[in-house]
Amino acid sequence: MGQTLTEKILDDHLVEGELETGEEIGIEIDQVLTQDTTGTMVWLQFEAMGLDEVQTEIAAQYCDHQTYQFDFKNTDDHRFLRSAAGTYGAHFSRPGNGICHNVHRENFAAPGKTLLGSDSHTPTPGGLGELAIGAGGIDVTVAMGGAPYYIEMPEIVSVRLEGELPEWATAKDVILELLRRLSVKGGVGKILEYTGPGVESLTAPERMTITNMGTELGATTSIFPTDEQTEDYLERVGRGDEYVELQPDDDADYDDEIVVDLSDLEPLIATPSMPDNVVPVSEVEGESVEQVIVGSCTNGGYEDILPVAKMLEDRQTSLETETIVAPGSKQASEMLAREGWVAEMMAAGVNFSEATCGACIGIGHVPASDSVSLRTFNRNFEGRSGIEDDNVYLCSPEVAAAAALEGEITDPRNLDDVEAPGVELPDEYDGSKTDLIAPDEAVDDELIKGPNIGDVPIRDELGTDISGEALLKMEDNITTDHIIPATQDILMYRSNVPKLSEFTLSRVDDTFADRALEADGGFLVAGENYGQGSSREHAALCPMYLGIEGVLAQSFARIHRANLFNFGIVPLTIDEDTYDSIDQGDDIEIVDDVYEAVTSGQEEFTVRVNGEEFTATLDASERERSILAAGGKLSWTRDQAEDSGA
Ligand code: MIC
Ligand code: SF4
Repeated sequence: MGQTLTEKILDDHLVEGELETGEEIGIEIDQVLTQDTTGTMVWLQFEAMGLDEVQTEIAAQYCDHQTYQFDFKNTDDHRFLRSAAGTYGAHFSRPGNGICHNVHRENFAAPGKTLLGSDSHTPTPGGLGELAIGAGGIDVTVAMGGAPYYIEMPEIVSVRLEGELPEWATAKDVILELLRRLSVKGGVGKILEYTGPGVESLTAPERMTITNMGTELGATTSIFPTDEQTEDYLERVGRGDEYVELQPDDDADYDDEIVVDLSDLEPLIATPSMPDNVVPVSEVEGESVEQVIVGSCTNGGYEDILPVAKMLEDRQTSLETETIVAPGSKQASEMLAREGWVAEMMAAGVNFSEATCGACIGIGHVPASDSVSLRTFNRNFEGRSGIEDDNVYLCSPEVAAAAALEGEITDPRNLDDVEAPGVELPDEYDGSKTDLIAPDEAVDDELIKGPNIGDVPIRDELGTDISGEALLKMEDNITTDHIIPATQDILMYRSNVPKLSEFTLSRVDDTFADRALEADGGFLVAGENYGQGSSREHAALCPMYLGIEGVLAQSFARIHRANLFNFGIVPLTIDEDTYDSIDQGDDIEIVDDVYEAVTSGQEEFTVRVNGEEFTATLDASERERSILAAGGKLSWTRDQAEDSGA
């Protein structure tokens, strides 16, 4: 039997295990990336583990999420990150140089390589044939120290593309269509491998829009084969020599197949407040729009902004709508500026912004209360824009430009006298590289920590008895934005866990942190897909700091589940009846000797809720169990180093 493309790359990097679905495998990591809001913990953990040098081929530290400096905290974080990159041997991308995924794809992403990143949209370079996975910060730390990355072998699903996109339908509509069909849970435990005759019509940047937003399906990653389009892109970014042809075997065996006929697609839009609430744009046409933002790691490339510039050229954006363009990288801004497009957009009424994540996580450009904001981003979780009563829609740059012109949601096919701009790549991506500092040009050679940078909290070894109150009962699809929001007032404490913990789950219940501290232990209870969304390990680290010992959920999102193990919180799966039987405030007790049960491989645990007994499951590998028993990955890694006499 032939191999899928995913299996070929995994095989090339396999250091432990077999490529059998559900088996734990260890793979070698070639490249790592981290960014400013997850990176401080990454380096503090690197230091705490006693590591002294980056071991991967490429390690890159980006400063992209929070580039506005409101006071010293964020500036201190960036200075610390520059010093860590210099001290340990990573590339450093300065604040303002652009979003990690955009800058990484321009400079480092390469076919056939593996990439691990402490950001959930790390799969972006899957569009170039790189096997790229998002993970919690400490997993990235360990990989950067040279250890393999372990995951359960996912199912491999073929997404077969047929036909070609019609005018005004875009790559964004391909992924919105998949979200419409499969939902935000549809990709959990899966790698989506794109196949079929429709692939060749998509340029590499279009493919990267699709692989980027595969994260919203919950997929482990998404990947395209490589071909002339890949080679063409690599040549245009000046790295043609890194091209390798990668295709699945003709008789490759997939676990499942989904067929998308590109020629059937039309402009789509995700309505508030989940990326899978997708409908045709025509269904919501006419809704007035107060804000339009073009940018983000999904649609912030030169090729995403050029169509907007062309649609707005010599026209005037609606006076009722504020239109913001924030490119994904400084390189894209620089190129658009040199070609005169920035001036064209400004003349049309665009507020041209710096290359940053910013508005995507509620930092800057917060919409007006209860207004409609249309964005080319990938997430529209309630409150993520910075206000609770937001109404954020997600769409392609073309649909965003149509709304900017008309002041209301508009199917671009109904625009008078505006031609479909199509997709156009520049001859050469030729922005200057002054903001990317290579390890051999490093500015610092020792760590610089400001007063906002605290220590990494460590949990003790797992206990034998775990009991406490069900401190909070939550519904399905709780996001990490609910657990630890990313808005400015909260994000600035990412390097200061005691302070940050005060905000834990405050979006669900603002008394939670106080109650948890007072209770000194206890449980969280949740429905399906708990912890979906970002990779932020703070969503496990802060509950740990507050004393949470276990989470009972109907199912967990992949990265958050790993983060719970990494910070010594026991993640138990419960069925719907058990979920229904638990009320907030109930007393919960794990009847088993927890340490013994976890380390001996026991799967079924008895949980007593107000005297009644239920079964909960711990589905975990031996490695995950030993990490949990040690109280988390930091202690576990140190113990391992001691045992091996290092
Ligand atoms: C996000 O899109 O939610 C983020 C902010 O990029 C996060 C990372 C973080 O929390 O810093 C992600 O996607 O992992
Ligand atoms: Fe940044 Fe938004 Fe992309 Fe996250 S999803 S990396 S916040 S642009």
